[in-house]
Amino acid sequence: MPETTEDLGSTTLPGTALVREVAPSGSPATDFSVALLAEFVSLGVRDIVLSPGSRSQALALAAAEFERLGLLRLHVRIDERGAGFLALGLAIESGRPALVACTSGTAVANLHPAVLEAHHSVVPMILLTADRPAELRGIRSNQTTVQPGIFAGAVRLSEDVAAPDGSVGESDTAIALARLAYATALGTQTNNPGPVQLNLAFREPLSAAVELEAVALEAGAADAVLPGRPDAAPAVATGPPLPLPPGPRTVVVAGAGAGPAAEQLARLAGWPLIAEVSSGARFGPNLVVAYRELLGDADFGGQVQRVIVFGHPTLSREIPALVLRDDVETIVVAPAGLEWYNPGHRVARFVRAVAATDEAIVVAGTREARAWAGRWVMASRSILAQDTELDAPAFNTHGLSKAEFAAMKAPVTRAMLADAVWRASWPHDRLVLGASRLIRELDTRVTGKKIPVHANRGLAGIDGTVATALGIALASQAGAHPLSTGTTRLLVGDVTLLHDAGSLLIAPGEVRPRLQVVVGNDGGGTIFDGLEVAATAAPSAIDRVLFTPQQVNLEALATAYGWDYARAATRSTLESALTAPVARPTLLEVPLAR
Ligand SMILES: Cc1ncc(C[n+]2csc(CCOP(=O)(O)OP(=O)(O)O)c2C)c(N)n1
Ligand SMILES: [Mg+2]
Repeated sequence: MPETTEDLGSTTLPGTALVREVAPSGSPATDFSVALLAEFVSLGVRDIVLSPGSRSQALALAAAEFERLGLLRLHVRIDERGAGFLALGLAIESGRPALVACTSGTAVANLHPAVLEAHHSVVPMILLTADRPAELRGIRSNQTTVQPGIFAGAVRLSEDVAAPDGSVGESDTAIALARLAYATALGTQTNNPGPVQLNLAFREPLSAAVELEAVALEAGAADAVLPGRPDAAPAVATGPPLPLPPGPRTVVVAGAGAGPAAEQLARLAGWPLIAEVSSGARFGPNLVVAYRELLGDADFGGQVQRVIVFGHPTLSREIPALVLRDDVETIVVAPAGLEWYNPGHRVARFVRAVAATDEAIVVAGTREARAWAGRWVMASRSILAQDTELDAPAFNTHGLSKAEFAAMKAPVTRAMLADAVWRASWPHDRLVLGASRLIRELDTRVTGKKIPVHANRGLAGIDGTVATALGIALASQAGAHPLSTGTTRLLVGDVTLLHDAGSLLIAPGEVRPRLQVVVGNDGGGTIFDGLEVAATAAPSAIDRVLFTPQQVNLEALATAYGWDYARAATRSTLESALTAPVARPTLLEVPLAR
């Protein structure tokens, strides 16, 4: 998430309405929905993701009015599972919670995967789940289940809100609820951002025609309310940082979501930096790419006495093994969230922030200290240099030698794909990585580069990945900011793409962002080929129940959903496909050997 903070409450004044109904609607459901959305907008919400349904119609029609006035960006998705992940992606990129509104029944349950990911990765999200009023519950009324509490411990708040009936003060109730939901989602008091649920009962008439007009806004002021690319993040209190003296031989580990603080500490204190590819810290002079090899080496990993962990490491077995060692002291740093990374319950300290002491910074400049980080960095470089696939010949159509020509025609390997996607990504782009093999391929090999990378590592699901990337693309490309001109690339396996194929559906009227979905197609889930059991179980059984072969025609799939399609089977076609401008949602299929 972006780092800067802003006073999120500053636009909220009691009685300051952003909109007013041109004429009374006659529907308490509509009036309540308008008051609720108006307050969310005034607090700083910019996006609402909506799925169709009857019970939620008041929210839906009000949202369409807010969109018409330029006060909200409305995203309509028929599948609530994708809608939830779209909201997740919007929030990851913008730092602001997006609203997700849906009808009652199974619609609500379909939000659960995204809610769990948001919960575990501490991303704000506000669910507006429509429900039957009290008198229609528990009597086998159509499309009615128990919605309050349905997300159990994954939401920070679950309010069951009685159906509005037009009583005096209902809009104040709506305003108070919006404030509570917004502050709770951002974790302002708790340091624990995450999903919240407002379960909103609605009674007939479920809505009425509504027309809104902006008030208290000068002409053009809506632009100020709904800026382009959001560049502000919620405030997360950290308290005073734990001072870190020079101390023992230390490495810094940056897992998913660690952010640049990990790199800064490693650089200032002169410690080797082990930064996973989606850590947001994979850059800088102390980066150690070949950490798996080195952690297993007595001269490197064996020498470590202290580990400072930022974020959530998930991509290797070597990191938890390091923390589990008796002779290693671990300090875990997390500015937000209540659940701490703690393999084997061996972590010594949990803190919100750390800072190298002045002494540590001075010591970092000494010859001995420089040698510690330097040795790691040099050893990592020489391990990578042994990788024959690394140095791809520059793409040059003139004067190719025979060997170079052959290399350009060579089939694409996973390593080649990982390198090419990394090379094609720049700071104004976004790179999103699905779970499974390809993220690990990047993690083992790509060198430092300060680019925005995201992966859903809260639960490392293969679900909702296309929708998450669409959310990140939409939020990053909104507005006229120079940084909003980039392309979002999603790198996924074939099974991961097919799991979320429904999210390829972008209806007419919806924004179609510059998203290139790059699919490494090896015909199934080849990550399981690496499991120990694959060496002992019958290959046919492994194929059937773990690999799960698929032969979907991805070109037909892309075309059916109106996406551009390209296929790159050789290095040269891959290079051109990744450097060509992406104007629309595009699917790039890259065949890979199993
Ligand atoms: C929702 C969910 N279901 C199942 C899994 C288990 N899982 C992890 S990777 C994987 C297969 C992924 O295959 P693919 O996307 O083709 O990537 P590959 O390993 O082939 O590179 C599965 C089923 C998961 N992580 N999330
Ligand atoms: Mg696969």
